[in-house]
Amino acid sequence: MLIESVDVLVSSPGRNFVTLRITTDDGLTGLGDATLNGRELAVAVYLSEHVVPLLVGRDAANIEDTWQYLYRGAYWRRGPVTMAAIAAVDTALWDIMAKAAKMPLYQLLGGRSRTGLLTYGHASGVDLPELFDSIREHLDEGYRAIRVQTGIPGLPSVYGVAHSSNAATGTGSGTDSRYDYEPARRGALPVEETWDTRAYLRHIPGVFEAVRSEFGPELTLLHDAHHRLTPIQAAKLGKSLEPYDLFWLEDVTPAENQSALRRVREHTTTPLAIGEVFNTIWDYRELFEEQLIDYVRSPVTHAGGITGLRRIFDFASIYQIKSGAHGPTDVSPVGLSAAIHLGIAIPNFGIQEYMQHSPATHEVFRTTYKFEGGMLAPSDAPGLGIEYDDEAAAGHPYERAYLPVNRLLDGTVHDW
Ligand code: GCO
Ligand code: MG
Repeated sequence: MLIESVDVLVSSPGRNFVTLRITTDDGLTGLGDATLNGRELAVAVYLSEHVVPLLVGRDAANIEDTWQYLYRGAYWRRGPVTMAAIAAVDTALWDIMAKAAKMPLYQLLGGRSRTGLLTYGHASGVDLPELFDSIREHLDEGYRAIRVQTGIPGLPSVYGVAHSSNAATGTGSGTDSRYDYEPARRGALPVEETWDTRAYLRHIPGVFEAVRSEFGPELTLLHDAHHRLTPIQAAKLGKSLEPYDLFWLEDVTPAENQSALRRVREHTTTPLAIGEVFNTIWDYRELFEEQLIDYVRSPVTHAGGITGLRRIFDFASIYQIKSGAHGPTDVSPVGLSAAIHLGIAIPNFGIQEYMQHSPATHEVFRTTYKFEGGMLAPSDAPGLGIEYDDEAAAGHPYERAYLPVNRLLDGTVHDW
């Protein structure tokens, strides 16, 4: 089964996506997600100029060899652009092989280890009443685990807090602002946000105290600090949140310095998750071997595909570390479906982030996975169970868009 043609598909149904479609000489097609938020065309060009010419004529069945060829063979290893490109090729090949076997992909990965994946959604509000409404809406939708982000007094806007303008811009469904389809408030030029860590640290414990007293002890709660703290600030936050029994505290310190988490770990028993901006198993080595984290945040899309992420999860499993894959709207339905198939199969599944894509996104990506009672489950359609509608995509051309830049109140550029 030889690879006959490869298409790099760039579209913007509600937000930008880069999708790879591989077609074999016996007419099977496979899809892979190569979306890198705010840097989409870098991956599209890496694919079309450097990767596609290497694929045509290769045996689609040799997935591992293709992965190694693209990873080791390039000499320039790792990095988000390279690994998103490799992820797309790898995912598309798994999709093809599962279709060739007439099986849902999870079956090729070892079959079901569970009936569905526990997910968490994003509740947010500029203040407590809005936050509570958002939590209630998520509970009504069936979510059993909820990430909580709020506005901070003194800061005009904060990452991860839904903006009611979404409904008006067409990035949302047009009628509600519950789901922040564009959590980063993208624009033609980067939006600049402001940040004050001390104000944040003063405010957040009170938010979780209020949420616990309103919603009780059972609800699974998570929080994302988006790489903004120093190790000692993160330690303080983790400690101050211990009474509220978080499922995890995410991305407390900048991702470049893995050993920062050693300091955090010394001070708190709040579980830690990191890795949405990591891209290889090497980024996790120290964290796993020293058991400095509890959950792996990498998605299929940014960590070298099913092959790359499965290797990471297996490595994690020997240290009782579980999966907690990134699942914002900038991971396309193709990437999400790959995560669902992998998550249903692995022994050390933890939780899956699920923000829900916009209706516009679903016009282009026809999905078959199911969301019920807060759980995601793959369908039994062969392969990933996703179809890409070229005609619908043509109505949504690429538009340049950036993630925000974060500044301290005195103007200093800060981590985002
Ligand atoms: C999350 C993330 C996202 C990212 C976004 C960047 O935990 O879901 O932090 O909101 O910021 O996906 O591309
Ligand atoms: Mg995050």
